[in-house]
Amino acid sequence: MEQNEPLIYIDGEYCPKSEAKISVYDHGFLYGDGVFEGIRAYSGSVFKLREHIKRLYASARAIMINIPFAEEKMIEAVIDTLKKNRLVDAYIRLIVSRGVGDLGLDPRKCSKPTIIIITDRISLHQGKAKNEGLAAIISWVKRDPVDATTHEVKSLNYLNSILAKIEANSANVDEAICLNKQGFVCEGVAENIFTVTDGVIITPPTSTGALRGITRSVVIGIAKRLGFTVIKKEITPADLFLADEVFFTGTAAEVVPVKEINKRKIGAGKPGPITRRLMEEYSNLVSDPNEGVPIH
Ligand code: PXG
Repeated sequence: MEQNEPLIYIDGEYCPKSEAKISVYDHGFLYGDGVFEGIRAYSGSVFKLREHIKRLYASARAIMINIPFAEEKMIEAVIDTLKKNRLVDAYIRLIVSRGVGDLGLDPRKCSKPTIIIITDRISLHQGKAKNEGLAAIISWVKRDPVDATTHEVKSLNYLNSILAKIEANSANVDEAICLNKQGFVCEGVAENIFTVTDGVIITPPTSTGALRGITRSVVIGIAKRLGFTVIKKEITPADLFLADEVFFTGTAAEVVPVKEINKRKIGAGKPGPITRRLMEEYSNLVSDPNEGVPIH
């Protein structure tokens, strides 16, 4: 074991990163059968931790994984993992898989879920994106339908997003935007999406297949408090092209402007005033201890 190796929580035990392994029979690995959360801690406070844990339990319930302890104990486990790793600013990945079974997909063979908490330093290189905005494409890979691998449930099935991301990489742009099967705008690969048109802020409803993003709801709250009208309604690709401003929201991305979509300049082709205002208010909020759970 290397000195100062990160410690990973696996089923109540702490393992150094180099020894943190799970079974190849784990159905999270074999079938993407599980749920997860991505969470951030800022200056010693875990932003919206309770909301993330609530969503984790809700996702697990939707796919009939029974987490064998209460939400409060999961919150303690996250805090404990951060303390053990002496982290105050961190990215936290929480995974609950169906657990170890046999090679068949029948979940009845999995006697208990596997629970993993990874905490790490955040390495973000998004200064340029925040200052200038991202270039995006609309992906030909449609969002998963709402009846199975829907992103309304934060499951381990991300192939849909990964294929869209590969397409963005091939097009040499920063990000992909996913449409649903009806052709309406859904979300980014791991971000929700918003437009600003004539001062009105619009985001697609989760019935398009988008995740109920925690950053999305924080940003809606900020915008309303600032007096903006926020509407959840269907957005078409043309609405995106013609918007004054477009931005993404997500735990890792925070609030990030989009400057270009399929080579069409959005608004003035640089971060718009409402996006910049929301970015500023969001960054004021994240380290507020009242908005999260303190580590110490
Ligand atoms: N949509 C999808 C499909 C997501 O996976 C979001 C929206 C934003 O949600 P929150 O609650 O974070 O505001 C996500 C976020 C990462 C990462 O490290 C993030 C996500 C998934 C995988 C990686 O950036 N989920």
